[in-house]
Amino acid sequence: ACPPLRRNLQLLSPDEVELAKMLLNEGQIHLFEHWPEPGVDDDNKRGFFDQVRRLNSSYPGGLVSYIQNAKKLLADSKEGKNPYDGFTPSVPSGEVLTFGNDNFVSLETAGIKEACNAAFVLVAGGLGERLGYKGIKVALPRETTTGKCFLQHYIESILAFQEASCKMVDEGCQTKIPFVIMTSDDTNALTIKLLESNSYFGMEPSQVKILKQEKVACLADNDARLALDPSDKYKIQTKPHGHGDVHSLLYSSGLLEQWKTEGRKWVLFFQDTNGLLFNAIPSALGVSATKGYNVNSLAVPRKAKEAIGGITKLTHVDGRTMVINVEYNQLDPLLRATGHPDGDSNCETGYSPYPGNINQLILELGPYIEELKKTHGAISEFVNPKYTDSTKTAFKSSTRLECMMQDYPKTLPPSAKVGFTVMDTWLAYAPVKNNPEDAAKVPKGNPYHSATSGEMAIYRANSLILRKAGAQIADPVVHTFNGQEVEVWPRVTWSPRWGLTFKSVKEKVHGNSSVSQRSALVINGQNVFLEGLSLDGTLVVNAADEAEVKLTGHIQNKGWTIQHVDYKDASEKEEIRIRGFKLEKIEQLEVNYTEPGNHSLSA
Ligand code: UGB
Repeated sequence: ACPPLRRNLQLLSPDEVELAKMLLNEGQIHLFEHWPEPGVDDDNKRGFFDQVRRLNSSYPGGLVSYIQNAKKLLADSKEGKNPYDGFTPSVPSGEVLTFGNDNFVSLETAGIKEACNAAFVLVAGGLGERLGYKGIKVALPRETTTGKCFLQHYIESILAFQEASCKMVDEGCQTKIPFVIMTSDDTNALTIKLLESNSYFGMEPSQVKILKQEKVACLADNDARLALDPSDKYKIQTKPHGHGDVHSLLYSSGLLEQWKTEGRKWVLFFQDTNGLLFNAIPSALGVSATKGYNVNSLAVPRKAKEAIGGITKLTHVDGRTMVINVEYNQLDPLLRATGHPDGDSNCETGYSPYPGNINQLILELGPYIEELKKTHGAISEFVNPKYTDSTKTAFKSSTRLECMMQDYPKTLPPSAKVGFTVMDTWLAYAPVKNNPEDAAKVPKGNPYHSATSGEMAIYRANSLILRKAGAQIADPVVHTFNGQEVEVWPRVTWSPRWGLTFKSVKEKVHGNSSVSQRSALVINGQNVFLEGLSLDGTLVVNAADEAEVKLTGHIQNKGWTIQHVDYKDASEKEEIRIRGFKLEKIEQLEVNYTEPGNHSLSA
């Protein structure tokens, strides 16, 4: 059927001949039509089959299933078939938390108690195409006052949970919280390098497990013909399959069973660039534990059209109901098709009535394992081709099947306890996803989700937390960086061990302390107390564990000023350009307390 392939048969092993037959049967003749005579590019031809073998073994059911699933999903997409046919959306009810009230504080305490029974899973295989940043996103600074990257912050936060939880449960508790990172070929080597060159940011290397997801074949057209790599005609083009792979990888790794044997109860999933996320974890884990949720999704109020999914109650004509994320590109068509002519729009609160999914999931380990025994972690897939025109006959660029981790509850029985927890956006959600140009085009009032807004959100949250704890924090000023108007609050940052929960912050803020708008306050160390500090400038405090430091009196210096940077200015580093500003460190007071005992810093 394919002369170029037939002429090269002598190069192939018997299993490669079988793979070739399978591809021909599935309409993939174009993969071989350009093959030259034997003797030319033979190594490349063998390399092609190495890749086909990998693609075949890493997908449940192999490439035959992949191509057949693709044909079906592409046909549905061409027809405009609605994946939510038969379902009516309505607004679900969940736990709505108010930062700092008694309920919040007691949930945080319950969550800390549970933390040493948890395992954390970071999905970090994404390319960050929307951000357009060349490196891995977890290596980006979370904020530039300390310059600590996201991964360092995540690891330090998990270690802070471990310490606080063990202390609360039993002084002798030695549990090490496992930390899994899902990478892909795009991120794996750089993630490992970042960990190794920084001594795992203080975590024991054995606590960290890397699971690499394999990519899937790209699809060139509606017949699911596999796309050849534009720069290598002996390679099938591949792209990530989506964060949904995390479930099958966890299942096949054996880690879940190991955690169960260790007596663990919870698995917490999170994404690569949300610098506020750990503010929300203690209370959300407290909700899971006290409500007995098998699945708990974290959510924030959502602006209509915001690129985060909406948590929705879906009721089928046959009576089935589920509370599930409806992805941002599907919520609008679903609403329009079910009697809401305005589609995805804000209600009288100024927000969409559907809470925004921030893709932080807390799963109860026991029921999770039982479910995965049935599904092996397979998650329902979708395809999202960008067509050249309304005839839907050709794609602008190749597409692929994808799956999402938050679709896990779709296969659960109605008896499963699926809930969600809504928190304030300022406290819990500030992802870095959009490049400066796209962020500047975000409709006014909607969040930018950029490196600029992501950093400013850290200062805002920390300032508001200190305010709530009783400190006087100056109001912000408004600046425009890279075309985005943002509030600039005092640059307050602290290490996770200092301010893991609201209670722990409150215990350290006494007296009448104040911080002016142009100030930066950096706290590294556990036992640092604000006791009548008045700061107008920059103060960096580093304190060893056994040192107890009281900050009092008026401290004034020229401080660190914020300089505008244009994102097109190639003389600046990319991580600076994408935020549109840099700090000029003119003058600061930096104090180091390395000795145990009581210390006092007074001006
Ligand atoms: N990721 C992987 O690990 N592997 C992959 O193959 C792809 C991604 P995006 P997305 O909270 O802000 C999600 O691209 O998918 C990782 C939710 O679906 O940043 O557009 C990647 O490294 C949406 O409902 O986001 O949207 C990153 O850590 C909403 O909740 C993570 O997966 C939105 O996030 C997310 O990838 C949000």
